[in-house]
Amino acid sequence: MSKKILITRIIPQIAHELLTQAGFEVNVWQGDGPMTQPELIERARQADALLSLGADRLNQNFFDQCGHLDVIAQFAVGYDNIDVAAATQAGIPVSNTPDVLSEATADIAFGLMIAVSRKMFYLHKTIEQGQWKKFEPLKNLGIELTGKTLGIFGMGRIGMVMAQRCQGAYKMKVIYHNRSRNEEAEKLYGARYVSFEELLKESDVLSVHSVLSAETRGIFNKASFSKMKKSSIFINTSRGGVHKEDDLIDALQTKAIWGAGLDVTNPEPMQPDNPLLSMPSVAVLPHIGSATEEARYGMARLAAQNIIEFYANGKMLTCVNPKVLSISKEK
Ligand code: 8YV
Repeated sequence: MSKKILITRIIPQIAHELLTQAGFEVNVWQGDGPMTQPELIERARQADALLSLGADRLNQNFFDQCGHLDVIAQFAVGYDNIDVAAATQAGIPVSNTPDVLSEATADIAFGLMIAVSRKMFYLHKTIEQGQWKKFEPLKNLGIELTGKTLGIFGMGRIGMVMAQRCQGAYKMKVIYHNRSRNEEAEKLYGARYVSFEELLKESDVLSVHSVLSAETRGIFNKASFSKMKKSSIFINTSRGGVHKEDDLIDALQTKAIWGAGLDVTNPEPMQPDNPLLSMPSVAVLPHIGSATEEARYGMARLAAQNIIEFYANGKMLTCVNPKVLSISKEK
């Protein structure tokens, strides 16, 4: 009997095509939002494998009830929605979709940096509001980026593309803080490894590209913002949980930092009355880092390939808990 794959949202068709061509029975949730957890559990109990999205809460409760699953392929590079320890305990390998979205996500970080530095989103709104009356020699002034210091928090694949963009366009000096040294970034971009404290103190632009974990949750808070330069710009395109949004609002209102660009907020979605939306040197986007035709196609393809590889030869292209793959599981 063919294996049943549940895809938890409508994603690019390529995933469905590859999986059906490989002989699987594919069921795609047709709702225009994520399933509630009881719905997800009920449907996952009838499936052998899951192609999940970031909004699905795959926590201990989920694994207590769906420990029968053979494999989970996540349609995202981040997998903080999945309790990987519980999946591992249940013997379920989990994969994500790195690389295919690095260029797209770094473009958003790079674009937000420029937009903030010249107050673009805010000034666009002033025109809509009929406030462009005359030339103002001393108004609407931004700051330039050439030769400034870029601080990367989380020098992984996306952080490296951001470093490359900033160095190529603005000859920015690159410093970074990471769980471990990234020798490739040091060699390619002359990136200098610094402590978290130094990163806060020295960055003109501080761009977050880390995972959301127990160590990084809320790490950008009142204490951290107060150590940053008053002229600095904070960019976050990873997960909103890495910053404390009230502390960020306060840091901008008290001018502890100069500006902020966010593609991820805390919570998501951001409410329309959020004070960040009316600040001149702030730019906010609705979590669109990977939202290009190319990246979303690549994510769908890679997620499907992970499931196909798993059933064909017990391997996955991008498994996040590979030790599970070496342990055969009696289902
Ligand atoms: C996704 C993302 O859009 O890859 C990630 O980690 O945040 C985004 O690319 C989202 O998580 C959908 O699953």
